[in-house]
Amino acid sequence: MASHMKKALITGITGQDGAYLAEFLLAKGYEVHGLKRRSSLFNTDRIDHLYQDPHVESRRLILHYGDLTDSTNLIRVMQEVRPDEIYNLAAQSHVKVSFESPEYTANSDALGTLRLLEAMRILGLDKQTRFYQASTSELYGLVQETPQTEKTPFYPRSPYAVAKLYGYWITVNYREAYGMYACNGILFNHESPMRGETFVTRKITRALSRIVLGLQDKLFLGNMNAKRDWGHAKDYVEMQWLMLQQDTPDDYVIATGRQFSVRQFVTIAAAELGIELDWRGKGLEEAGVVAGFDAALLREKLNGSCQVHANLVPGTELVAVDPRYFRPTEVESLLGDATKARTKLGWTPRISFEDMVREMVREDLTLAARDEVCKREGFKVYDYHE
Ligand code: NDP
Ligand code: GDR
Repeated sequence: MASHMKKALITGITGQDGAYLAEFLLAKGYEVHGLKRRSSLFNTDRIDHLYQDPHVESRRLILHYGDLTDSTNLIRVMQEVRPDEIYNLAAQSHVKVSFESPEYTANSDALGTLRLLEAMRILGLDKQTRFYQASTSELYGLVQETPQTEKTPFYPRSPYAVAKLYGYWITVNYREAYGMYACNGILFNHESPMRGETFVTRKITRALSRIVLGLQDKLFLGNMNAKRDWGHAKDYVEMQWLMLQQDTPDDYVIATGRQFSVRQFVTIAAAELGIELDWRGKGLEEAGVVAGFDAALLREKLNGSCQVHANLVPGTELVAVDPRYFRPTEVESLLGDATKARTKLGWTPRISFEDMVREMVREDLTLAARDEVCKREGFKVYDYHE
């Protein structure tokens, strides 16, 4: 008898984690269903390499239009798919944006989670389908102890984090009330070349790559003292899957146990491009200026594929503070303790912080080099950055 091919439904499949998770589950032999939002432009960039022609009967990646704010849609998709596992990764995931769109953030991130759990109950899937909730280290906000574990009290500091707090507790509640296999992954920041361009790590690697090729003048940042525990998304999605393969459901912190400031991230990323940065001034006056530039190293990284335009003479100001990126309430410092995941799930991250920064810089440099050639040849390039 043919063995049952497992089916997973991923909300947020077009996002950073969704793309890595889809790839991971397809490699494990799953049939992967994903929820994608209708958009006026194509929005499947991150999963295009996994795309399978809808006319091919044997395809294992199937996309459905949907939105976490639309219950009837979620019920219909879930009824059609009847998944073994649901990974709820969809969210308005930008902390700063959540201050501008707090109601929408609550609707999608808090109530969206409830809608999925209720859809499972309505369809009688509560005993057969396993549920993963993308919880976050932002729950700790104004931290009550360091490092943070599964037992550290929460103190959310943004509409995003407050919405995710609801998502966390409603997941726990449905597990306890209805015996559902539902888990929270309390994930600390995780990054990759697929990270959205407005999160700080990707903003930095993209901007510095564009600066050295003459496509951008300066990088403006907000609070550079903020400290984070940054891991690699590829490592972290494996844990999302592992959490659903246990005998009993539980909640787990996922983190590397290492911490860097935003300023340190900039310094390390710049060094990858041959730039030595000096930090001058404080507060709004703070600036990152060139102390040295190894053009030969950059040329080597570019492999002759592009001309180095930058003339980064010592004293050139590359990084400055712009208060528009400050948040009304900030999360200053996060550092996770993933002992429980290491011991119970046998999970260990494989990609170091340094390798992750290197990979992000390499990929963004490749993209910038492509743009530089296009621009030189008179084609329009995408200039937007915020
Ligand atoms: P992204 O922002 O890259 O992806 C979010 C995904 O959610 C996208 O596919 C987006 O669609 C989709 N989405 C947004 N709103 C809705 C909605 N109303 N209905 C349906 N889909 C929606 O996030 P990440 O991949 O980085 O993160 C995945 C999840 O993990 C998120 O829930 C995030 O909050 C959480 N998280 C992330 C961490 C991180 O460091 N990356 C750490 C801890 C938790 P579209 O592509 O159309 O915009
Ligand atoms: P975060 O990620 O808020 O931790 O949420 P982000 O990269 O946006 O910010 C990290 C820290 O950097 C500071 N910062 C800036 N941030 C941005 N975006 N842009 C800037 O110019 C800038 N300058 C300084 C921020 O103030 C902050 O302290 C991410 C998201 O993926 C969430 O969905 C997820 O839950 C958490 O990580 C864990």
